[in-house]
Amino acid sequence: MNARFGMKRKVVFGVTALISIAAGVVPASALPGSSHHWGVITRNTIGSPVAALRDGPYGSFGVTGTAARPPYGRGSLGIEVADRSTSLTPPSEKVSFGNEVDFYGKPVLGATGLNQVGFHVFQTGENVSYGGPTNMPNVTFEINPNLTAAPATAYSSLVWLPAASPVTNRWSGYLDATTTGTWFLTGNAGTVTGCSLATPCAFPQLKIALNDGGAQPTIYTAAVGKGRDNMWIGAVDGLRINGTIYDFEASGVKTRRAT
Ligand SMILES: [Ca+2]
Ligand SMILES: [Ca+2]
Repeated sequence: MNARFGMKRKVVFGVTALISIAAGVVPASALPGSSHHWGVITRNTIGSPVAALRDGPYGSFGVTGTAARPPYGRGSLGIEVADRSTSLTPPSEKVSFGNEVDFYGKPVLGATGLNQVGFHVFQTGENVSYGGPTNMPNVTFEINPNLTAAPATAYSSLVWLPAASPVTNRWSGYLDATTTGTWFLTGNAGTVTGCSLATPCAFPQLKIALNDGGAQPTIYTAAVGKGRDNMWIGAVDGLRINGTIYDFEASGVKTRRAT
């Protein structure tokens, strides 16, 4: 019975999809592809945190509707990071789940640079209790800042710190990194641009600071990260970078064209 039912469903879906495509209802660009270049960036991960492509989370219990399920597909990137758990200073863990291939060499600025960035988050009340409402995962781009005033600085992490999630114990809507939260650069690039962890910048301000003439900043890697600060257990899905949405699924990272 089950096999028969499954076959019937499959056929029905196939016919529907074909009709939809023929009628132009489902644009080809909306059909998911995939990227095999995502995973834990070993250099940037400390301790034994979890960054796992998983089903769900669904919930929390009692929550219904779109906020009770991952925004894309049926899974997400589950993240678990502890605070006091290594012999290092600080002792907290850090995780970086990213891609060292697909963004390498691409520009930070200009029409083909970073113009759309953001994600959906599953934030919990517990995480807020561990580190406050802005205890959140980040988006990190390792870049060559190519600053005229600091020609020897060929590396910095460009980090988006989201504002507090507007909801807890359920999925958020899209958190837009170009209009909310703040950005900073690590190391000397932060000092030179004025966009440091101590004095982070809004996205437009950051772009102005990086646009200092001469060679343009370029990307090495892109990642979702957390740490090193507070314990955090939650999930991220629908990472958007420009025209592509990275749909984290237990079966892998699907790519969808943003509409
Ligand atoms: Ca997903
Ligand atoms: Ca420059």
